[in-house]
Amino acid sequence: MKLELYFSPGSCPRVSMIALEETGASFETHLVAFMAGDHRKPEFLARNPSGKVPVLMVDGQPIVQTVAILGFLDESFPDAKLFPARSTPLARAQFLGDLVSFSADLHPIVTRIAFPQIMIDHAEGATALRAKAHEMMAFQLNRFELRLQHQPWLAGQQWSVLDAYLHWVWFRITGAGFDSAPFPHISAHYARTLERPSVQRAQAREAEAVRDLESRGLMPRPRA
Ligand SMILES: N[C@@H](CCC(=O)N[C@@H](CS)C(=O)NCC(=O)O)C(=O)O
Repeated sequence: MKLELYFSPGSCPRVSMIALEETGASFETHLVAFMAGDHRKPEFLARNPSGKVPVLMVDGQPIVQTVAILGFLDESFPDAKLFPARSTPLARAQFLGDLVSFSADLHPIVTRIAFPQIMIDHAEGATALRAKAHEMMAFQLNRFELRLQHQPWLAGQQWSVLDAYLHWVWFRITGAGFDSAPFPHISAHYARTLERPSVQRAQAREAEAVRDLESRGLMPRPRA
């Protein structure tokens, strides 16, 4: 199976990239340079008409949406235990509920914290939007902070892709000035994720992409 991930460093494809690294499968990456408008070019839109990364190409066929990519990888590589071991339909549905919550509830708030200026034209509005997004994010994160008081990983004693998602959210928002002090257990969780070889390999791939973008003057930076 040929696997190719379209990504941009620092953005949400990191979650899929970590999952791919966890599978041990070999895969290629393709850098999408937002500042060069790569995501609006016909070649990319043919893969994902919504113009967003990640896209996972599987033998030339695209899968879009992080949750769909993660589900595909879990079914294709069951030994990687990306999702918790099959237990009951209820437990499976609850896990999926958490996963979709990252994609549908938290991710839009991440964007408002890291890049409010793409949502609203004037600077004052962007500052107000970011402040509101900080409040909304704190509310969303409280439940994970409580959960991590009692267990090392979001699904319990075993790592799962939920942890890759929280890793990315935390990386993104703290890089954009989110106050980490009220969330000591999430901070500790983030430190644990940094010890995983899959995360380190994904970071190395991203670092190479950042060097490429910087050399071309195409690296956007979230503003704190
Ligand atoms: N729901 C999608 C969100 C994908 C998404 O918003 N990707 C961002 C990067 S984190 C993107 O490509 N933004 C470029 C754009 O919207 O123009 C998913 O989970 O895959």
